Amino acid sequence: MATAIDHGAPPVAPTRHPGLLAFVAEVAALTKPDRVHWCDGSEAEAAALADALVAAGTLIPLDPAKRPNSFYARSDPRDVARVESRTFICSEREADAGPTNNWRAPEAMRATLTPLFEGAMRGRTLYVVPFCMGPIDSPHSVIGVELTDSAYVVLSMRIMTRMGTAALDRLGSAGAFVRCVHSVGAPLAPGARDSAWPCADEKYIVHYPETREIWSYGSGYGGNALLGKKCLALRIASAMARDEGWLAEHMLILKLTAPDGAVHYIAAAFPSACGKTNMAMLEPALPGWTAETIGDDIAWMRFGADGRLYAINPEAGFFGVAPGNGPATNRNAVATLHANCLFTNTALTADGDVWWEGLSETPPPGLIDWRGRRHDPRSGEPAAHPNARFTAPAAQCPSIAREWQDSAGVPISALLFGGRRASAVPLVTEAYDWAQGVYLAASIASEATAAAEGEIGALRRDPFAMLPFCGYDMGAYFGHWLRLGEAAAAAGATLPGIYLVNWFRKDPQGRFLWPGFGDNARVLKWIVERIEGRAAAEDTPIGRVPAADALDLSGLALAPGALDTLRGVDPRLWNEEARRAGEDLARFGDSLPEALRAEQRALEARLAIV
Ligand code: GTP
Ligand code: SPV
Ligand code: MN
Repeated sequence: MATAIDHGAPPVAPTRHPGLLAFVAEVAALTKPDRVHWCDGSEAEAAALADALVAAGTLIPLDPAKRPNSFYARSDPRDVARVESRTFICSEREADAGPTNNWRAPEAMRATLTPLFEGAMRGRTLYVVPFCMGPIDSPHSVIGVELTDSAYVVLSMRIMTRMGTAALDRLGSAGAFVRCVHSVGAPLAPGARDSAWPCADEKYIVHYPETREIWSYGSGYGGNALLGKKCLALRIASAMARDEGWLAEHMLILKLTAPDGAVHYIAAAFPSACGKTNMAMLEPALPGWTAETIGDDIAWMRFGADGRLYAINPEAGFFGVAPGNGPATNRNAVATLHANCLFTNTALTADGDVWWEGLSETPPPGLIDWRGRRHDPRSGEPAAHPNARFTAPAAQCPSIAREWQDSAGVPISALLFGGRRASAVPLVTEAYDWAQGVYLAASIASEATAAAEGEIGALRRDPFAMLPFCGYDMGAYFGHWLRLGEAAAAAGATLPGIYLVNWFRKDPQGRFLWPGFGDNARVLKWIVERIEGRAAAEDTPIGRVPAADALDLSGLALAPGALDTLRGVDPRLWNEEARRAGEDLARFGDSLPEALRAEQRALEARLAIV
């Protein structure tokens, strides 16, 4: 048995950072782990942790001949997604959390959490996980330290972030870091048998934006437990970005190269499970076009000295939705997963590999489903949970762009916003200007998915695809977007174009009108041609849509009338849309910027005259 984590002597801390040492000592005194282990991020450490998780029944090793160094986990069936109802923004003032976040006073929340964390790590190891969000050498990166009692979290953080010695070195002996504390909330009595997926019924995902702290209790799953991701890189980072004049967004970053060699970088925000990873790894259906991946979920952006908007991907891996990824939809994702991955809540094959709906047309025989039961294909139940996920190193992606870790980031030409909309919303709409683009982004809605608890399919407003991820009042967040654009324009910048997209339009029979995936490159082509001033558009009340012959549909057979529907803006539907968007924005009260009220009135006026 490897001993890299199993030492009897008291740990020697590999840092002299007084704030970090005090943080670890305080949390250890509160949570009372049996051991403290400082993670170095090495392969030996990861191998020892994986061995221990296999022995505990948390991980099942996959057949190394099929998927080397890869493991399968089944979560507790009550711990399969983010828990938005248990996610809190604890700012000093309630108004600073805004109407879309759950709020508690920091003092009151600390009083609730302290007894829960008291002794919570008994019988377990407290792992100290130093991590860097962003390239190690980027001035825009942020260091966090997660103290967790879950080895599964440590292995996941090692894939998703730059974790261990490199992060600690960058922190130095006095650097700032985001304090992150995580417990599965299942202390072990002496001699007690652990469960394969320890967690607690009571869950808390808590953020203190003013002190830049995260405390997470009771869940071992994804965005609830890998605290560098949604908790730090979006909720805490959005508050840092507000204070420091940048943007932390739920966006993929894509590099697109045209046949003439022109390069454009595009960032796109879609709600959870609405196509970011797929677009980030897109294989263009148009000959001569190339797409490469910079990031698939989060973008940190700031205007550079040259007036352009630069984006970095703060992550080092992909925590992607598995179902739906197959050779026909996302070959790059499938190839990324060939080794060194974790799979959670997919199905397990009889010969030691993973499977999910969409990986092949029919399930292989002898599948074990995500609950550990023999799968019956006639049952109509999926074998993989709809929110089953892979955790994969970004560097393994065949489409990863050579500049994906560029410390300065890549300059963005266009910002896309979208959601899952069966009706009303056209395939692509160009905003008339920055302020109207901010209005469109602020009023996007989407049909709910399995990525969070709640009723699947119900339409909800999800401004900027940030509804569950904005760490402060979203009305003020809209104002921040408006101000950054105004300041950049005043300094002479060419702002990125803003586009509303919708790959999910359906016909009355419920079939997708647009093929999506690689064919979305046709829309991207129109967008970059618009930016270069070469493609035709038509004005509508909501923005500019492609002129009738402006989309490159070569080699594509759309259903008769589909193009008209995809380009169409139905004034009757849009009057209703505008009314609902206006109602939603009214929730923000005084913090809703006047410019967005003006956009709302202007949209209603344009709709009234068609
Ligand atoms: P998160 O990781 O939760 O933030 O999700 P995501 O936005 O990265 O979504 P992802 O790319 O994983 O896609 C989620 C689902 O949408 C999968 O089932 C895809 O097959 C489906 N999907 C993605 N792109 C398209 C598209 O262009 N058209 C259609 N019809 N479905 C798509
Ligand atoms: C999302 O839900 O947007 C995800 C998965 O990317 S999680 O990390 O769980 O938030
Ligand atoms: Mn996401």
